[in-house]
Amino acid sequence: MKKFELALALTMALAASGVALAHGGATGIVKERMDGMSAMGKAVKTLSMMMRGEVEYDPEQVKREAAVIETHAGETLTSLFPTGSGGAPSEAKPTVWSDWAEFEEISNQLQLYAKALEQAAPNGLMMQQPSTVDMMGTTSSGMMGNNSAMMMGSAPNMDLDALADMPADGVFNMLAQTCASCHAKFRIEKK
Ligand code: HEC
Ligand SMILES: [Cu+2]
Repeated sequence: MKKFELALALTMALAASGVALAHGGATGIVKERMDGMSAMGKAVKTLSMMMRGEVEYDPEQVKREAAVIETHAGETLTSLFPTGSGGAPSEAKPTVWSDWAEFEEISNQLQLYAKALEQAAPNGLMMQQPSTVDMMGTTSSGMMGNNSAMMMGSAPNMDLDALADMPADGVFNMLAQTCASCHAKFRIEKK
């Protein structure tokens, strides 16, 4: 191999490994679930900017982003965690498999909230003015009070119809909290 060709081959090998290393070198089903999580991460980011009033509220886009989350949650999510698929480069904790029933339950809960958010999208935000959102966030009464109780897991389970009647940001907060609570128990914390 000529010097130039060797250099080229090396460069290409490096580029290829750079792509694979985007998920710590994950391949197969581990990469697949990371890609699904990343898609949900993108959707949550877009939604959260809208819920905070940083970009204009668009019910159609809220529906679309919620649908992305819905398709990646529930059984679709759990089916990407077969027994024995833990360990580096995966960031899944062994608790995924030791506490499988809870893992499944949270995944189904996420799907329910995503479905509810699709339906609640036309309800709009609880508070249209960004300045009053902050005030609501700190109050302990009313709708937000109920929501934070739900986030602690102490509120009775709401069904789809009840959730679909809520303001979109209320449902979104519960949805985002579901991501966080699953990660707290089932995902290795990033160093
Ligand atoms: C039922 C549990 C569960 C739920 C619900 C959940 N996640 Fe995850 N998430 C995990 C686990 C476990 C991992 C680690 C997967 C791995 O590395 O094998 C992960 C990893 C991730 C990652 C890192 C992906 C990567 O590239 O390595 C992102 C981003 C993420 N989740 C976002 C979200 C968002 C956003 C939501 C909510 C819309 C969510 N997750 C809901 C369990 C969950
Ligand atoms: Cu990854």
